[in-house]
Amino acid sequence: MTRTVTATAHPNIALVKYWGKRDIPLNLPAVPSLSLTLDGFATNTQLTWGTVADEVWLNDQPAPAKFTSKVLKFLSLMVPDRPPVVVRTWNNFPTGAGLASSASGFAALALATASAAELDLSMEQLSAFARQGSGSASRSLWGGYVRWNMGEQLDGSDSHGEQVADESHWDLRMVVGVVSEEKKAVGSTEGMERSRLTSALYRTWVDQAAADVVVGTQAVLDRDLEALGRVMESSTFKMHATMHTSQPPLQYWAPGSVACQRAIWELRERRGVSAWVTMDAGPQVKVLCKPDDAEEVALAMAPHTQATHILGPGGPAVVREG
Ligand code: 2P0
Repeated sequence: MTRTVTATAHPNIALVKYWGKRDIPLNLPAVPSLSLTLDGFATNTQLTWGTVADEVWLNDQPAPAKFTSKVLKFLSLMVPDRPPVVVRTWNNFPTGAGLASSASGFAALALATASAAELDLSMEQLSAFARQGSGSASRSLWGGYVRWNMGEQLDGSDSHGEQVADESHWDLRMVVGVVSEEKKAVGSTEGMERSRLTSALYRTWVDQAAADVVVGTQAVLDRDLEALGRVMESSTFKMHATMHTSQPPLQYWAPGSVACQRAIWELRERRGVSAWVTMDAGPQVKVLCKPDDAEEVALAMAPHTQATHILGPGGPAVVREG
């Protein structure tokens, strides 16, 4: 008997960043982080449990070997005596280009697996599994504003997401400027390790992260966009400073990324728009602002981007039969 379930999860964008691991196999972070789950973008993952052979599909194509092996390894981690499965996953946004497809992907896969295998797990336990697929996936099980606590246990059981406020708490927009859809040249794990081992700024980055998460969490609770924007830009550029000062340097930005950053700062300084820049391990520029300012922000980035997307706070990961 086969059983088919489908899970949907949204990506999240970190407001205070995760960059650095204290344990690579378990994906335990060196810093806590805080994120916003986004609506609009989503991963849908259909899992058929109890087939004759393993198969993994991505966007209606057989998945690349590395992607397939990560997915199957994750399934065996969650259910060591699992039967063969067929996994079909679709992203309605670019995969592996700094738009958090691994966050929504592993959150959806963890939820689908728990449901198909009828595992009785709390959200926190599910998040700790998702974390082992991809660190940022630990935050995508919840909607709205989510903190990933570092935890202290050696087995990582207390390193999971925790909702700070749900998606209805504060209606903000994250305007995504897609500068390039090329896949990232250096993956996150390799990049984080390079920063940890070679950047003179890495220690300072780690030392300041917990305080940034405290400030960011309070700004979310107070609905204080200026306070949140300031700490988000600070966290973003401290993280990129550890990348730029790694050896060899890690540079995820493209010329269009810098043009977008400047356009947003000009909007803020000249026109008083409360718009704040963040970037991750890729060239896309994401801007946090009020709903009423989102069109103006998208227009400011348009000359330097292939596309812009205006996204609001998204809901939790969900699962359904079939
Ligand atoms: C974040 N990033 O907090 C940070 C900011 C990129 C820059 O989480 O190695 O795919 O699987 O734990 O979660 C991207 O890294 O990394 C990421 P792994 P992940 O969103």
